[in-house]
Amino acid sequence: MILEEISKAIGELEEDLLFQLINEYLSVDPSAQKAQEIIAYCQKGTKEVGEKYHMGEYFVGDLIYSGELLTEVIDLLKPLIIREPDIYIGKILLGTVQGDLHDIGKNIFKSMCEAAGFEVLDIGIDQQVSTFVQKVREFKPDIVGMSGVLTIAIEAMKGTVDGLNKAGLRDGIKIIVGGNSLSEEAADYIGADAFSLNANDGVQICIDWIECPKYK
Ligand code: B12
Repeated sequence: MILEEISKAIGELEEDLLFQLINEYLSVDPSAQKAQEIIAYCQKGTKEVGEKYHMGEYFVGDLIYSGELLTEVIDLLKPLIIREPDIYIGKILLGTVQGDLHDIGKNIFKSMCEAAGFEVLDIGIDQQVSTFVQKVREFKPDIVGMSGVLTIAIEAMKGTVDGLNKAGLRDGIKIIVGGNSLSEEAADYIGADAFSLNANDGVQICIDWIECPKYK
């Protein structure tokens, strides 16, 4: 019930109500699980913002505002979902691909990977193929995560995988892509090993790849 209200509050850009509801929901049980439920429902709410924008009911300013609200929510919830690991279970290089400036989903995935015990190098938004290639060389990740929500991100992701191939770096790594514009067909076309529209599932895939004894 409260979760639905949270979703509606972010969808209607009601900042005060949103944070009042979040605090109310967390007051009983401020756990990582509750924080993740809140994120999932906020995501649902921002989808409505996107739809209203698409239908001409909302403007770009509203998109920006909803993005800011979601970022504020993540910042508030971060302490609940992140803990310092004793030892890293693997390395993930993460970035939003060229042409795409959206990073809210990437940041959620990053926080969840860190919470699971991965060392994450976040190279930021709008990253060229050459930057991915250079950073993979330097950081030597086990996994490369690419994020993007624009339709054009699919081509940029494919270009990045091709670039890693050309540089001879593809074989030693797993590649996972995420963001709302993706599908299984798109992931095949890109040449990724996996895709996910949900940060939680994405982290689980990465854990399975690493085969960490801690999770057996
Ligand atoms: C907020 C927002 C913005 C903000 C972004 C702020 C920011 N810092 O990110 C601002 C205002 C800047 C913006 C700009 C634009 N936006 Co915009 N935006 C949105 C909005 C409302 C929400 C996106 C979002 O953050 N969703 C919530 C996150 C949590 O979801 P997510 O990204 O999918 O992430 C989840 C999973 O996919 C996954 N995940 C994400 N990354 C990864 C990576 C890995 C490796 C894994 C495993 C998982 C994973 O985990 C996350 C959590 O579960 C969407 C609407 C929508 N329906 O999504 C439009 C939307 C994405 N934008 C859109 C458009 C058109 C634009 C603009 C072109 C608008 C304009 N005319 O200027 C520009 C483009 C700028 C650019 N070059 O990128 C369109 C895209 C259409 C398309 N298919 O290409 C959408 C769909 C709106 C619409 N319906 O028209 N936008």
